[in-house]
Amino acid sequence: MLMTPQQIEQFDRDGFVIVDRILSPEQVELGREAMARIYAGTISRDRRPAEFQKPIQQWGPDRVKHYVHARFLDAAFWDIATSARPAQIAAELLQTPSVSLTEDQLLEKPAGGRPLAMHQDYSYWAFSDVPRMATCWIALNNVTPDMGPMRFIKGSHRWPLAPTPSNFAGGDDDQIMEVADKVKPPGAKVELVDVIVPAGGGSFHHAMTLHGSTGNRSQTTRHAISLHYAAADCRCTGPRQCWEPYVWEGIEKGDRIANAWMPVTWPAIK
Ligand SMILES: O=C(O)CCC(=O)C(=O)O
Repeated sequence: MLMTPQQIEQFDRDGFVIVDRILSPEQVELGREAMARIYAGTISRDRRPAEFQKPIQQWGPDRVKHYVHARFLDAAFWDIATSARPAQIAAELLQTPSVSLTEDQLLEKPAGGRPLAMHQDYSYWAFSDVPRMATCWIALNNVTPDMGPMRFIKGSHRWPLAPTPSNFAGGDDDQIMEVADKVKPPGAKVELVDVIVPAGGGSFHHAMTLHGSTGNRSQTTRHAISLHYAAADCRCTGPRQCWEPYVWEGIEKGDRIANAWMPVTWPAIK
């Protein structure tokens, strides 16, 4: 086991846990290099079907650069995204024998970069019948409080399902609570917790936990990745219409959310 009974209990109670080491220093370095390559537009290993092999999009200067499914573009990043340790931790916290990796994200918030509005991941994940999913967020540089760290509302995984924010990545700090304010139960306390960790550390949160981050007021770019996991008992709610439809290949309504694109990463890929 990688998690203690106290950490599993904390995940249940608070909707998240902060973990000081998820990736090794070598993996952090490889992750930083892969992120730089991908944001420079370099695709070192394109796993996407030929008809979906398009160039990487570009972002405005003060936006969080945000790329989903980067594992299909880079061999080194595939190895990090599918590595066993974060998947095992997610499985232990979700109390499931096995998890699949449904998505990965690269998140680069430049100095002066805008906030990410508070949201629940499950508001975007109606493809699963139950929110038995978790996100692992990993810092690729040392995080300081002025960098716009990942931020959670403690216990908010027990709040109702929120709509998606109207301005996810382009708003201002005073707009980040938009959907949290809509679903906060009467009298509930808003206890905010920031993830201040060294490079390679990060957090795991439940798919219903409200989270986001303020703008980056430091002079340093904040680099992070996130990995999204589904428990073995999540079932697909129906064929997906999405921008990368091949990711859903062979998965029908009622099936487990796992295939070659969304591989089972715990137990580990041999
Ligand atoms: O990196 C951030 O500021 C937030 C990222 C996020 O929302 C996520 O990884 O689910």
